[in-house]
Amino acid sequence: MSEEQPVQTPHLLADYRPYPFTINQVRLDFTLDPSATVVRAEIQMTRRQSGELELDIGKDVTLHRISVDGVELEPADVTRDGEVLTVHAALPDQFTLATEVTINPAANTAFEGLYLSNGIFCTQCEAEGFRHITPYPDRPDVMAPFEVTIHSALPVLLSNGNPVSQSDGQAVWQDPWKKPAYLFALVAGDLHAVSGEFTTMSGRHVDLNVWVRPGDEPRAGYALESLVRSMKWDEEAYGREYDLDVFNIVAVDDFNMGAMENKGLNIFNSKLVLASPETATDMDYERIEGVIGHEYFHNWTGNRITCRDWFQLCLKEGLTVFRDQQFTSAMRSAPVKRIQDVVTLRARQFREDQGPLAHPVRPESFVEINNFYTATVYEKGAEVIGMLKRLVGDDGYAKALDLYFDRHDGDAATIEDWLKVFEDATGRDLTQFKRWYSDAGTPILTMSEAWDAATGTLTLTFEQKTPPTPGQPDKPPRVIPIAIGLISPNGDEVQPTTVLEMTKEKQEFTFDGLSAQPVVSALRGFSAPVVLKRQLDAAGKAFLFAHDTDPFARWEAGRDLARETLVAMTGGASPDPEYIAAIGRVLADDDADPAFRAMCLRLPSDEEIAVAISDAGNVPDPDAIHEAREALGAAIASAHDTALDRIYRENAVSEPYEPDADQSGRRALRLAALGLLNRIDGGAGATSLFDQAGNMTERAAALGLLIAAGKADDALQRFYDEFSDVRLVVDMWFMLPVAMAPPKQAVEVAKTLAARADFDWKNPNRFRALIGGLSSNHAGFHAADGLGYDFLADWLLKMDAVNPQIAARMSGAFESWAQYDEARKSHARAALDRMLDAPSLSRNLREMVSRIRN
Ligand code: 0A1
Ligand code: ZN
Repeated sequence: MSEEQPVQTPHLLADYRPYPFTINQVRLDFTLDPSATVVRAEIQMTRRQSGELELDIGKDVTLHRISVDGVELEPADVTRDGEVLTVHAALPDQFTLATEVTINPAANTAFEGLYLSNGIFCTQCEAEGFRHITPYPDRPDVMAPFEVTIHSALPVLLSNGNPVSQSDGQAVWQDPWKKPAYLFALVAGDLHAVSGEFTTMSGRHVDLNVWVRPGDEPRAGYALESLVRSMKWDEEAYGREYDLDVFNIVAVDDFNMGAMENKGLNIFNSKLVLASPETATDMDYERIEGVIGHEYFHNWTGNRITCRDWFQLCLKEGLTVFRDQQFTSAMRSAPVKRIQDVVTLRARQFREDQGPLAHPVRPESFVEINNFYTATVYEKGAEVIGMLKRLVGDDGYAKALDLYFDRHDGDAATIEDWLKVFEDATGRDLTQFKRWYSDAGTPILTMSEAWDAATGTLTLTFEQKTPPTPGQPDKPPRVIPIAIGLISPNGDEVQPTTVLEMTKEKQEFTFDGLSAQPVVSALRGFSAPVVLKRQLDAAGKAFLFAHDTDPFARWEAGRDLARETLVAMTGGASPDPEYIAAIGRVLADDDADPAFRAMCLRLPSDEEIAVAISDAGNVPDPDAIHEAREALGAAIASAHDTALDRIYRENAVSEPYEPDADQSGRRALRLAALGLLNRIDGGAGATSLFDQAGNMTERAAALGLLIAAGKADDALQRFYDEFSDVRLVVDMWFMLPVAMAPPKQAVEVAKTLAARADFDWKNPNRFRALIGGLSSNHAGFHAADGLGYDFLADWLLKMDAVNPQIAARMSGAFESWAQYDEARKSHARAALDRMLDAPSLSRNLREMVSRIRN
């Protein structure tokens, strides 16, 4: 690495200062033009305290005019330094600041600010995109009502709030609710709406529109239905009602993230809006419903109550993820949703929390805020709220939330405000609980059991330890809610779920009056985001896998068995017969929910096995892991081929396609069975499913299995020919061959696909499909020759010059590099150093790679 790296100055939570001015009103006027859009702003300000007038301004904004109360400022009165514009002129206590700038949406490949996607003007302002539109205090604690005028010949012109007037070539929008600039949005283009309506609990009539490109209307209906369900659910579950006359959702093809909660005008990645049975999978439908809900729920948790500064991001994101998880649980199967969430939490957040990128749920320092839209802020942020709810109970939670909405409506709030409403509503002291927000790292919770047969007493001893994380060497104990149940040897539950509150580093809990030694079902419902370590042999786990009344804990027991046998198999062991037999019982248990059984049949990912091996202090070998996983799949299939075949046949859905929990559960079970059989039938089942399937869920699954079996040439061509004009399906076509390739071929396949003319890499979805496909192929990406690392580094550098957010985000694939062998590590180190040495790396990618490299 070269000596002189540019210094990256971090922003610190401790440096927070209020903005010296209040903004009473903002008027924006846009004259849209692809390469020279003119933006005029009038900002009415009142001084609150002493301090200079500073505005944020992107380097890509050309300033033409700036005046105070109609008087043009002298050049000497204004300085522009980096991204800050400072007004030095003497200012009255109340004044109107007016500016005129031009910006170039067509040249905006970073998709931050105002940009063009397929001829549609659209915006993305969170976190700091508004400064690329007009000079403004671009920080969430500055909130104001906005009025927006748009001049353009395009047919549909949208902004936040309610429409005021719409005439040829001009539209005016007024948002009565004060909001921070990051919630500003504007859309203009040739769009068609799929429309509906909703009457709120107090009788407000709301027009609902999902805007899509002409021709996409038939695929927008599910998004609209999901919106109606979300609006209803938030009224029923939280008493929260919508507060404008219209709610617009727009789907765009170029979008850096999933979707954005702009007030009254949500902008979505088209992947999270467009769906038809022929083009989208059950998983896509479920995500659409969840994300439509998520963005809608932000209207209260994010918009009406926003964050004081970006360090408080989890205030809106953790809470809104928690709410969208509750929503999905209510619409579908709650236990299955919980299992899915824990699988993702472990795959993404635990990995983050245990590696070089670990940071607290509320970080105290960042260089680039866009690098902190993380699994920790979002998913662990949601887990922390789940724990709070468990500790204060459902009633306490409901009271606290009512108080939160009452007390903080219209505020830019902090985590301190959030915890205070819980303290005030429930009388509980949350000082220790706050560590969940301030301390990074995943606690390791060790449980040991002592049984006293003479007195019928079981003593559970827990010990908690959180390993050091960057910048935080010591971790005091946290409060951990541990949900426990006890099962007697005959399978009866002798102790229903009870929540133990652990507050010390080491703590004992006793249960007495027991007639026989029970089996402990621990951490039910995954009651805290910790790693639980306990001594329980395979027979004990198999017992819980068969008898636990808590579905999460039951699934978890099976998962533990699978992981343990896989780890042993990488060291040369044969598959554990206990596990194979336990899977047989799942296959026979036709009374259980099909979606739950499908979860039980899925093997842990290669990555999860690698983590388990590293946790045990060993060095994971990606190739051995991949082989072990294949071998275990084959062993299950050989042992249970008849049962798998029966499940596959009996769970075929003959009714017309519905993306609901019932049908998607049956398809999931059927496909899980086929996935196992695929290891022994040479792709025969997948071939016939691919030919017959009438929906994308089964077609895509069959295609993936054919790729894994090395039999996909013909199917891939047919798939492409059939869907070449459906972008989102073509993304899938780019992803599957890389993600599912036998590891030795993955990098080659990725290279071949990346060389195609239709690898439209500047489109974030297309880039993520191919590059993310490779990083999800564990042994393929971590190829021993380092070519996976080189390929990724090449593409990150190329993307970084165009779209730093996407490059930075995808660099996370390197985060676990240090757990592998010396040869792999030196290849990874070289790739990381090569990026750090690149002459004009973005702030985003530089921050990520330096943290990962350390
Ligand atoms: N608030 C959005 C996420 C989001 C964040 C940043 C974006 O651009 C950089 C876009 C969206 C959400 O939680 O859905
Ligand atoms: Zn969100």
